[in-house]
Amino acid sequence: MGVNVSSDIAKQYDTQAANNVDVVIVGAGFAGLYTLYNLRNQGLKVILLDAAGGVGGTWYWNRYPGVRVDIESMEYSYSFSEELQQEWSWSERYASQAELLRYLNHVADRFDLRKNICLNTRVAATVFDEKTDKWEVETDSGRKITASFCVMATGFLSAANQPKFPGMESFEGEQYHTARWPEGGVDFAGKRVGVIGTGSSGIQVISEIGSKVGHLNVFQRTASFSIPLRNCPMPKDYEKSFKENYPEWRRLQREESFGGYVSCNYKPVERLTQNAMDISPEERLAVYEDRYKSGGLSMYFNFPDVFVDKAANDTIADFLRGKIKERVNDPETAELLTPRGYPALVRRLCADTGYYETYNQDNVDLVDVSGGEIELTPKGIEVKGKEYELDCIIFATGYDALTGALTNIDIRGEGGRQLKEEWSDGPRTALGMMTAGFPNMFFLNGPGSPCPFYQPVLLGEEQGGWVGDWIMDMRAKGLTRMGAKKSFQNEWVEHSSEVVNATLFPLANSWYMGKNIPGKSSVGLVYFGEPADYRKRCANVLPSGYDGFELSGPQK
Ligand code: N01
Repeated sequence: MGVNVSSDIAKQYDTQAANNVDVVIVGAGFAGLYTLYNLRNQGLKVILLDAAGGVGGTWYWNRYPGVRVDIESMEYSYSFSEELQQEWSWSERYASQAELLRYLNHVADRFDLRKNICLNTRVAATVFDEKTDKWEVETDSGRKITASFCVMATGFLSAANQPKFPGMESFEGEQYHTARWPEGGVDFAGKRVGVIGTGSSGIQVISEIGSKVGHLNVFQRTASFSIPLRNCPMPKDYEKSFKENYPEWRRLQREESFGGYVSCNYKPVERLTQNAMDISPEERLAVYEDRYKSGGLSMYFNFPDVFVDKAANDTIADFLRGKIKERVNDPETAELLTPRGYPALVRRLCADTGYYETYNQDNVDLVDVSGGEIELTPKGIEVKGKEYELDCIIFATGYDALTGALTNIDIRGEGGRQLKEEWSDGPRTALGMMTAGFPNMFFLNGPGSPCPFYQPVLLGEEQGGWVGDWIMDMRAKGLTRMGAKKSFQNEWVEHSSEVVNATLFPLANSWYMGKNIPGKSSVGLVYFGEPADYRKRCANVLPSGYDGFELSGPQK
């Protein structure tokens, strides 16, 4: 794909004034920016709205100390422009948030996207007008925009989960959430800090600030599995070989990978077809050690049975537990940090930089809050009858994943039905991209898609591409409404449930399963099937004559 944005198209309207457009895109993260680029290049009048003060999506808001991506930079990047792939140089194997934000700003400038972006603009509501087949989009400042289509690129990990702990208002110190970190940063030097949460965000922030604070108390409800990230300056020969072979790396990511990433020990990994239980313990161990040596999410390049057979999974869980013991000096703390009671890899694996070693420092204590209730007091946190005095509390409590950013908007479809209501028993979508009763609204990296298991940058590009193809085809045919058929949606949700129920994923309380939010349903949240199959189904929508969807023209 080229980069020649027609300046005529780009200049055809003033984004601030245009209140009648072909497409409103919500969200200026990876998926939204690419979709803007793609749709505008096709000659459509597009506005992208984002509540943030800059582009970047989740990488704009997540500025907490230690934050970086745990998919390799060479892979966690756009594939749509060969020029961009060749020009951009990542300085580290795993990019920091600052570098990712620089990259996304570079993309916005390089492809002249800003003139179609309205920042500091939160979408409050969208209502579908059944007479005109258009969406009326309303922002929090009262601006109203009419659009033929809405593309919701709102992010699957963007709506922060802030549990309401008793006494929150009474705490006299500072409170921060990892997903909404203050722009200027926070100085923790010499302070007594408490961190609630030990998922990917908590593990990163704890590892980074452990040596900088006066004292750190970590409040852990569930121990996570974590392996070393092994970040380092980008090896130049690796970058060179990647850039020389980008088409093949991308093909592997799309067609043959487990989760949209393929690099292991700086080489494309071959997918294992043998089961862990069909080989000797020594052979198994050699594979686990190899993945551990590579670091990051390489552990997911594993035997197929570890995701479906508890006995196979136990072999990897035991391996990972053993590694934790090697890294923590105090046996009691090591035991508390050792995950028990759920399989490995079925909550997202964490990747750390010195996380376990942080607990070897004298100024860091682990507090087990499992089975207890966290309460905030004016002076700190009380749990199981003991008070911990603190100057600052960091909530690393995660996200209302996949649905939160969508249900936070008052979205009303056919018959005035509200999306939040429709999804009260779990999101129901067709291919994770549309939901019946809400025509002309597309989700990118949405619920019912494989986004947590398929690199979201690539999935966002592909979905943004399919949306563009569908819109342009409809235009050519004089059609104005595209909706998902309920029957097809039901089939998709049923198929998704069958797939996940055949795995070990339901055995853990994870955001994949919606179990991190009290009362949230796991139905339809994530498609756990093969991403390659998913891609084929989506790519076939147009050639099949929109099988599973219904289309119509303007009303007479
Ligand atoms: O959120 P989480 P996250 N009382 O949901 C605890 C991506 N990501 O922001 O496990 C006490 O994983 C909760 O405890 P428990 C990545 O995909 C990527 O860390 O529910 N504790 C858990 O420990 C990741 O998976 C990167 O018992 C409470 C923690 O808070 C996803 O984002 C970096 C609680 C939440 O962990 C989410 O990660 C960061 C309560 N009431 C994030 N409520 C990288 O690329 C919640 N917790 C490296």
